[in-house]
Amino acid sequence: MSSKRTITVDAEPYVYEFEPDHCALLIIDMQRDFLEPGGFGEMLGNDVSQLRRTIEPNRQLLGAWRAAGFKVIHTREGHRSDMTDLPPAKKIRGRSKTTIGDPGPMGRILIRGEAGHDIIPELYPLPAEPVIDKPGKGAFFATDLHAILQNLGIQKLIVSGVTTEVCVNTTVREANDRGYDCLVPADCVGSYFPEFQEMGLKMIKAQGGIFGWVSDSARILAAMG
Ligand code: TIU
Repeated sequence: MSSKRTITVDAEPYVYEFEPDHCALLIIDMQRDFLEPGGFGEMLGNDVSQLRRTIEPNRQLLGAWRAAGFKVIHTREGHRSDMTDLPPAKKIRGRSKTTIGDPGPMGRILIRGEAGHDIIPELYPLPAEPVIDKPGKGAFFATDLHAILQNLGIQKLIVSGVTTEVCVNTTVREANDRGYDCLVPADCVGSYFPEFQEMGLKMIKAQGGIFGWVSDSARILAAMG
């Protein structure tokens, strides 16, 4: 389906407008390692239940987005099995006994191809939806995301996923510097820390939308009609 109509979403700091042909839903790192008990997120000492509330709003937004025929892109944070793309600093950060590449309850932690690295079943990508495997927090660093977006004619991104202040914020900042307009639905992003959730969203929309816009899934769904 192709559409030249403009969709106007109620948002902060002001309305967010997009043409469906030039806007993609970018779902960040909804991986088992971050959302399920026993994964990397929990290993870092985090309460994964804080992230699980984002699953249902993401599922609804993704369903509507797919039904409308709009473009969807997924990302996963992780590394090659030989770990040649893993910075030594990232490997040892945290001084944990178990780190990236070590055996965990869902396979080797944050290694591509392992069960824990994959996307949760509720939001599993369709074959036609690109999956960006990224070694860093931002989805643009050392990936072909920018090239893919340029090839698809995408100028605007609805950015959802986890975590709000880490991979979502880093990606929004990277996208903003590359000229993309980003909208973040607050209920579709999650943080292990409530105060970072609040501030992570405030940082995006402050100063006239210095990095982008903030709304929620209900307002986006309402705008899509
Ligand atoms: N640790 C944490 O909060 N997040 C990450 O390491 N990755 C993402 O945010 N995806």
